[in-house]
Amino acid sequence: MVSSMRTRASEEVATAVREGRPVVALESTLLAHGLPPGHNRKVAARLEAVVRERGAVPATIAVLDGVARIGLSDDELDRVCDPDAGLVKLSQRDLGPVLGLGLSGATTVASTCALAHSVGVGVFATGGLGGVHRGAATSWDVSADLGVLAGTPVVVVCSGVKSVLDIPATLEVLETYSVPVLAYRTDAFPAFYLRDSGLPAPWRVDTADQVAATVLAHRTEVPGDSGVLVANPVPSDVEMDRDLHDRLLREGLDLLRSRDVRGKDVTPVLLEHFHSGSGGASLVANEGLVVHNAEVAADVAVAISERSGPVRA
Ligand code: PSU
Ligand code: MN
Repeated sequence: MVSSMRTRASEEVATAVREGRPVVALESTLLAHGLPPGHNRKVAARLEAVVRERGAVPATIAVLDGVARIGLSDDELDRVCDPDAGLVKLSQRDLGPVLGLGLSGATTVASTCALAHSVGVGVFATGGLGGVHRGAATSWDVSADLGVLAGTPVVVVCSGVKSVLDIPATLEVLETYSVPVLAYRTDAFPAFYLRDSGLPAPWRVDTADQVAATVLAHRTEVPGDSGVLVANPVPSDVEMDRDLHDRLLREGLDLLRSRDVRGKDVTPVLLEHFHSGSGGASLVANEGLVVHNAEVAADVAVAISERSGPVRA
């Protein structure tokens, strides 16, 4: 486990990792930049609570004052969720500058995976993975989430990728990078707000133990350091209405063009458009799916540590 001046696991997380007990990493960009203020703090607390209820230790990750923190206190979570704290969105490539310059920011899937792995945490829950954006053939906008997953042996539990992305192209890149994609209790690859993207998932699994068996085989028998993607669909009772979703998506893509939104602002602007245009339906879906992902991730972390046995000091 790497522990340095600039990367610090909380006492609780460090002890759990040392003892081989289950830990689930959680990201902070979805709190700081994906959910509205006020709402985000409640979701942060709920995510940590469900992970504990399932027998794992939550480790929310953010960079605060030049230190990458793995496992946040209540005050630190308040800060991450406070819009006035002005935390920037940090992808993997932003970690060096923000750590070196003593700044603060919220971590995306890419940077959360990298930091989780650096302290020995191998399971991570989020909302949606970043992917290949529509029009990427000319904009070159492909999320760093894919490249980091290609080279970081972490299990990421998400609800597929947002339908605002080019989903077929994202699945192709995951194949190119040799990332196994397991759909959880479904045959379809999910699309964040919707349970079915219309594309089949490469593999289906039905239990957390099947995920654990796959992950351990992948890590021990298959050359390379790629992660594993577990695609867990949004619960049916909070899935968005497809017509509303399709209308908001069309409008959102027009909005990006008319305002010339680019780079790391694309995902937050689209999410905000969904939240304000759906009368709260997208928020209910977003919260429901991310909580469900935290539950499944906790079950997977428990199953992996049961199969691995206790760590001998
Ligand atoms: N999923 C959510 N809300 C979010 C994101 C994912 O439910 O805000 C964030 C994640 O942090 C993901 C990022 O890593 O969006 C992808 O951004 P980009 O496309 O700029 O790489
Ligand atoms: Mn991008």
